[in-house]
Amino acid sequence: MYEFVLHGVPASPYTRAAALGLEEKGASYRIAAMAPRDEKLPAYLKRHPFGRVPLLVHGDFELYETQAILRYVDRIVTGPALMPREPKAEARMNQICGITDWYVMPHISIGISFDRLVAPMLGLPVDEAKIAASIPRAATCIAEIARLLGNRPFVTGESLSLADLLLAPHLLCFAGTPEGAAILEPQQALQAWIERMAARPSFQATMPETLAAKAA
Ligand SMILES: N[C@@H](CCC(=O)N[C@@H](CS)C(=O)NCC(=O)O)C(=O)O
Repeated sequence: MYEFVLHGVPASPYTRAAALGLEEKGASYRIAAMAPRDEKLPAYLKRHPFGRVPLLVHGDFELYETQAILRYVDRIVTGPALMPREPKAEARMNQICGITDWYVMPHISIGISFDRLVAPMLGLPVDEAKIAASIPRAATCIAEIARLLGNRPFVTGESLSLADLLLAPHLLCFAGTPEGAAILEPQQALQAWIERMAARPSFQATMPETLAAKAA
C-alpha cells in the first residue's frame, strides 16, 4: 500500500517536481499517469477545477499546486529537510519558486520548450512567433537565475531545497531546445548545476519514461 498517489502527466515539469520531492524524502508513492489533455476531463476537473497537473492524494486529503505539494511532503515525511530555516536562504527559496511559477513557466516552458519538444510529438503546429517573442524574456530568466545561483552548489546555498526541485525540471527541458542551449551556453555554473541535478538518483528515478513505466 502506497502512502501517496501522485496524479500527473509523466513528461510534465511540475509533475516531475512533485515526484522529485517524494523521491528526495524517500516517501512511499505511486504515480497515476495521465495522458496529455486528461487534465481537462470532467472527472479530473471536479478534483482540480483549474485543469492542471499534478494532484497529490494522501489518504482522504487531496492537494494541488506543486509548491503546496512539495511543502506538505517536506513537512510530514521524515528525511532530509528541504526548506531552509535560515531566513535569507528561506527567502531565496521562496523567491526562486516564485520566479519559476511566474516567469520560467510562461517564458521558457510555455514560450519555448512546449513548442520545441512537446508540440511536434503531439502533432501540433509550432508557434515560431511565440518562440521568437519569448527568447528575450527567457534570456532574462536565465541571466537572473545564474546571478542568484552564483557559484554555489544549490540555488539557495549549500543544501538542496524545494526551489532546486521546482526549477530544475523546467531548465532540463529548456536545455534540450536549440534556444535553451544558446541562452545557457555562457552560463557555465548554471549548466553545471543542471548537470548535477540531472545526475541525482531522484532525477534518474523520475525521468518521464521511468515515471510512465512505474505507473504501468
Ligand atoms: N501552478 C500549477 C501549474 C501546473 C501546470 O501548469 N502544469 C502543466 C503541466 S507542466 C499543466 O497542467 N498544463 C495543462 C494546461 O496548461 O492546460 C502548479 O504549481 O501545480
